[in-house]
Amino acid sequence: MLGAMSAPARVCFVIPTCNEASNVVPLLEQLTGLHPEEGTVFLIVDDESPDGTGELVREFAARDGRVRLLEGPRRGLGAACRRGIAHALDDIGADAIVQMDADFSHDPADARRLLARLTEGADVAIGSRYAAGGGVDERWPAWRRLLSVAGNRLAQRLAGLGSVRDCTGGFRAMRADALRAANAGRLPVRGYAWQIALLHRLLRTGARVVEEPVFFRERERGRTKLRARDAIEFLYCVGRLRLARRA
Ligand SMILES: Nc1nc2c(ncn2[C@@H]2O[C@H](COP(=O)(O)OP(=O)(O)OP(=O)(O)O)[C@@H](O)[C@H]2O)c(=O)[nH]1
Ligand SMILES: [Mg+2]
Repeated sequence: MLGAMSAPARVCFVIPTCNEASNVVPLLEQLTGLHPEEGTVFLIVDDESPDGTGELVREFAARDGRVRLLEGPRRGLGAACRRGIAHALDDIGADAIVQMDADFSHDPADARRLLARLTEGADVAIGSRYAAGGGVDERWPAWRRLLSVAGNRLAQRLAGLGSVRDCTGGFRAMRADALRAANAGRLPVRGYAWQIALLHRLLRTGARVVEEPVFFRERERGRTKLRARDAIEFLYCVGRLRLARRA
């Protein structure tokens, strides 16, 4: 049983976006409405999306000072999360970070439950599709399900993440102290392998990780950014973590 801790005073949402013009405004509307606290920041990390995502965020930020935009060249999902988390820790002074996708696969209404787990004493609360009570949209194509299940198995068996049922999802609340201890700003991954590399480092540095069941919806608007190179980097990362276990 984890001991209760104080609720994080300053929460920063870190949301990577790449061509999410159809999602980003409704997402910000929901999140800002659900989290009216003055100190909460909504940081969109956009990689110069050609569809104008950045411009929409700039317009939103002009109306709501809690919304921020961090822009840069497209280097991958992991690179964007790393940049966003470093900014949230160093420049915004966040006590807790919620990383989530922009496409409504992660329900904005679930973030409170993840943050509540931090208040109960966890360092990391994973929005888990594979914990009892969680689930995945039946509209998610079979090949994506297979990839997700296989990726999780590999990460659990080979990379030593066996204590966690959902290692590959990108919906997590994390205490700033745990991210600093894990040196999250220096993880050498660029793509979707970020999720397992960060989790591995957090576990290695003693973070108390819990899973909170969530339901993962198929995106309604926009397109996936998952690329073959992400799968290759993922396998490479699993291999590297496997070798590190033996050393
Ligand atoms: N900044 C940035 N964001 C990215 C990049 N790749 C993906 N994203 C964002 O990361 C989140 C997850 O990407 P998705 O394409 O939805 O990946 P997915 O959820 O595995 O795929 P779908 O099931 O098709 O939605 C979304 O908010 C994307 O816009 C990238 O290279 N840079
Ligand atoms: Mg998605």
